[in-house]
Amino acid sequence: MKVWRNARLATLSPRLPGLGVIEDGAVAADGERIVYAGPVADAPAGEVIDCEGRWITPGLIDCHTHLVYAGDRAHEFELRLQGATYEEIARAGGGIASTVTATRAASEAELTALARPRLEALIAEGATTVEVKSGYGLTTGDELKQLRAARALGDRASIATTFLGAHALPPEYAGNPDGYIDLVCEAMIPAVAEAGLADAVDAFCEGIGFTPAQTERVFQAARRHGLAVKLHAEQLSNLEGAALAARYGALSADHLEHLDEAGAAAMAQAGTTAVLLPGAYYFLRDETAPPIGALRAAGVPMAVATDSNPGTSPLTSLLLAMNMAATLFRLTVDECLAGVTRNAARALGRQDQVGTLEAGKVCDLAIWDVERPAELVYRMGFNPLHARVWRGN
Ligand code: DI6
Ligand code: FE
Repeated sequence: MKVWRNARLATLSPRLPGLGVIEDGAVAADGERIVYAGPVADAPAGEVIDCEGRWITPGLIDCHTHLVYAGDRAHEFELRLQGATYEEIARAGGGIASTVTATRAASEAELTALARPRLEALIAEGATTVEVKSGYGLTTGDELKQLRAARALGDRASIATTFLGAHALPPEYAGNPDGYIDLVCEAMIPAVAEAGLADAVDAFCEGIGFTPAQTERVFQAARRHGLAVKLHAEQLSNLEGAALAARYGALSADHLEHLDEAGAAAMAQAGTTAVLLPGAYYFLRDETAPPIGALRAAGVPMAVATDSNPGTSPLTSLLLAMNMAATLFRLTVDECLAGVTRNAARALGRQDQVGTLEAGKVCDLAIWDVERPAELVYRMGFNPLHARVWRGN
């Protein structure tokens, strides 16, 4: 038994108000499970780790990333600064297509190696669970390769993998998106399910992605194979993707800049979590923020994630994502912290395992050198992590 004592806890327990604060707190773990999180007076005995008054939060959860890819898009960033648009770059063979070409050319081991420093950046700020999407392979073999490369990162953090075959139209299917969706539904999803390589299925429902009808076919195939769904919805326009996702009981709908009240109500009804991605909003200099007031009013749980990807959010900091969510979207400190812990766990369907400091959960902790939790959201580019505990170690 290990006991972290002399700590202040932000438990994020839903049974307590706000951050679920316990001022004179202790956490005890037997192996990888929390057996106690509460007032130090009632803590069990064991090997003591003195936290010297520091704050403990649940280990952070990044519930939306595209961490595994090859190639570099820094040059496109320079072109954009010189006035080129995202569309012009894409037409010249850059953009997402360039990442697909590079990812197809890379081996599984190379993809894992390329993703490691990105994952380590998240870990250095206390991340213990990270979701990773495919979607840069766009052939059955290359998508499986990307998912296996992601699973190989599981030696450093708990990894949730999401199959995102319906991310972009690969060049060999130009002019035939329905033919590509046939491939996604009839070959890729069965292969991914058979190999047990995905925890969920996602799609990019957008003018430059796939239509709601195509998205629905992907959801139906996922359902046939017993896979949960989530959706990139309402990022650039309102195609009512969030409501569609809610009809399929989606774990989450993500981005949501152009969500309307009916979409928020549908999400609330279905228990679908809203995943906010302020890094993409910032990097694309978007001007329409997600309707936070409508999400709050409807009672939709909100998560915050990095969307780490080479094209629209080259971000590997959940601390900065929280700062952006507060500054750009006006989330409160409590909402930001719930967004990278309890509600991020919900977005992955892992709320019974992680995301709060409660007996029975996995002992994933972030121990912080701060005087108050607001500092985790307030500072920019400063990392106050003292220690990270993953699965009790
Ligand atoms: N939405 C996005 O903004 C990114 N993917 C997605 O579904 C774009 C990814 C890229 O440009 O590489
Ligand atoms: Fe994304």
